[in-house]
Amino acid sequence: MMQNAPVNALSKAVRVGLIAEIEAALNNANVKVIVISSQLGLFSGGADISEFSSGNLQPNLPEVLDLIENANKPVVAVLNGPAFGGGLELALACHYRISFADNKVGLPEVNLGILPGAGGTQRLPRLTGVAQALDMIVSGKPVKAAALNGVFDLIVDDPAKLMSESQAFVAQLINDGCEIKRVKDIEIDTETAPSELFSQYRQGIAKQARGFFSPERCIQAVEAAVTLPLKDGLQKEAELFMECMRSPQARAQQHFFFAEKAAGHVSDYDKSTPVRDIKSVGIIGAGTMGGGIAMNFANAGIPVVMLELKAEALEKGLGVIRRNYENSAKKGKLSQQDLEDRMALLHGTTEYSGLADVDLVIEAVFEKMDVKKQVFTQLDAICKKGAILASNTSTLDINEIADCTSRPEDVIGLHFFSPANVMKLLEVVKGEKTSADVIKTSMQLAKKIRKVAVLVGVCFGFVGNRMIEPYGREANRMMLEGADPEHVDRVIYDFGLPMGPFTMGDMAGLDIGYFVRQSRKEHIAHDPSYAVVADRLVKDGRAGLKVGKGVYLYEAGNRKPIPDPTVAQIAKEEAEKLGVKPRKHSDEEILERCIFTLINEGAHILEEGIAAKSSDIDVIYVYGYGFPVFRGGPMQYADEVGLDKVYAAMCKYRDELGEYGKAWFEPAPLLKRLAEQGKRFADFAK
Ligand code: T1G
Repeated sequence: MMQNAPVNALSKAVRVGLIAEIEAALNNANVKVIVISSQLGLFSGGADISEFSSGNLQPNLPEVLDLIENANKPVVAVLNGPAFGGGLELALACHYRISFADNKVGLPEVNLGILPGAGGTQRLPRLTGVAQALDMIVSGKPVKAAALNGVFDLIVDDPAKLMSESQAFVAQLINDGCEIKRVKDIEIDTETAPSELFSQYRQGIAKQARGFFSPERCIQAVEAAVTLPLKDGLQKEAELFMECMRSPQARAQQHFFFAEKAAGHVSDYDKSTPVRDIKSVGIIGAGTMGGGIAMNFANAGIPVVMLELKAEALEKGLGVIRRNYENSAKKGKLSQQDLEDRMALLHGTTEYSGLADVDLVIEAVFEKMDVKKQVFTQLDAICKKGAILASNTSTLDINEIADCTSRPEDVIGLHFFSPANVMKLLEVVKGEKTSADVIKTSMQLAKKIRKVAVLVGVCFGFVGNRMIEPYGREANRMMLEGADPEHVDRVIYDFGLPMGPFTMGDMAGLDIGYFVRQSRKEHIAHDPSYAVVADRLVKDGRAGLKVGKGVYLYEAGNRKPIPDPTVAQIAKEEAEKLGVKPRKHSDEEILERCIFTLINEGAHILEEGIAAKSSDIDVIYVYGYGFPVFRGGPMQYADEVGLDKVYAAMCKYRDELGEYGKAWFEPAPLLKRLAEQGKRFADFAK
């Protein structure tokens, strides 16, 4: 029985233990059959990811699995809980496998930038056929045990009967003479794996696998299973595994695995901090954000009251939510009953008094401070004692909002990302007076509504929007300096983001940025060129996709950006007014000016303690801004590139771009310090 809490990671100690136990059992004449199972709620979370950075610790997992597969007594794996990665590979090396039907099993190694390296790519196709194995290995998605053809010798419906039925299975095995069935002896029916299967599969995943290193190697490993005998296939798998493991992507994605876990570890509260019970939620504003936020709570079975001052706006908002659910139902992602159950949890009101008894209120109204203050003054008057008052503001000062109430300790920022029912990220913004139990309640509630929460402090734009500002500024400035917007967008797209800054700006609406700049004039007054082309476009009625023209043109009903020479002309005119000479920009300059300035702002944020650790920033950027996970997030990317190079580039642009350079490219003190010390952002702790 494996027992290595919390997830039975197959660490060196577990591997040594397995070998010792199995050898002892093999040498014990009284033992007829060896059963491997777990003392914990899951079978095994696979190889110990935290060991990867310490090289190939002997004995490695393939050695353990060889011993099992070649054992001269039947070895039975009883999966009493989820089995992932090396955990499933362990079961595949056994001679028999038993599980309960709804148990989750998978090979998620591709999510760590690698591939199954203990025989999974060779043994799984032999049992379940090439097509299903290929899908499991390349997607990394878990499946239910009952849905995995050919792998389990016994599927038990009722998990409570697993052990008793497993004992009966073993007893029968002994009665029948202890036959040993080795997966390695199974020949793959090559008819089931014609070459077009792999080429079609490659085409099918081209879009979502864009930029990733390991998916292609996963496919090559499964191809080897079809074309090579097991021994050579395992050798090929090991080579491809090491090729992946040595890649910067594997480092980035493994960093991200722990970064996501670490985001939930915050020092603002501890085990003794109480949690408030959130049984009902009020949402102010039934617009796009309010509606999306409401769906998260209805999806989690928490009743919601939505407040809109006008009944039509309420009806419209609830109508949009129903249509969203109907679309999911059409795609088979939601049953009609679930749809009706969720809609039944959503109620509307046009009176603030309708929110008097809720446990949490989330305000999602217009992004203006005086409007926010009016709302929170009302909430302070009517909400029950102990209710949490939250704002979905994406930029404004939570402390200022809190101070217009008599209970600032109950005020917090819950910054959802659009579309709020889809985006995984939740920026939890703690004010100076926000109490520890309100923070803890919010962080735990995020898990309930299937969000990844990152705790941040108060500053303009918090972490995400504050760092995206220099990224957008540089893109705009380079357009003013003569760069084609489509060139800038292509460089950022090729870097791995889902779209470039100009396509993103047009989609979000250029007027959003314009109003933010209007509200922050004093911060940008020293740079007359600051987003001057974007401001001009908005004034010329080109707010973006929603009006069919922004930096690009759009045909009705089509989101495809069409380059528009008018914009280049506008940029030229504005540049002449400012004496900015047009020039060519290299891909390297475009990338560095957009991404390194974003990173530099991240360094300021870390030093100010707005983010507790650099990995938190990485989680925000991957889940909130589409930063490629195969780069691990902006701060991990900087550590991979080397802070000395990021620092040197910042200094270069500071010195080469004249007054503009001096204004915007001064390296953050933390970046300078860490670069000089040869350290990484990951080494920095406030
Ligand atoms: N190695 C090391 N630590 C792990 C771990 C692992 N495989 N899995 C989880 N942890 C830590 C995690 O960081 C957290 O730490 C704690 O355990 C609880 O995890 C040869 C090479 C299994 C579904 O990719 O998906 O096998 O935050 O909060 O919600 O082919 O953990 O408490 O400090 O997630 O119950 C492939 C990764 C490895 C599975 C449990 N395996 N793990 O979820 O708990 S590569 C995976 C998970 C491999 C072979 C290759 C989930 C889980 P902390 P948790 P959970």
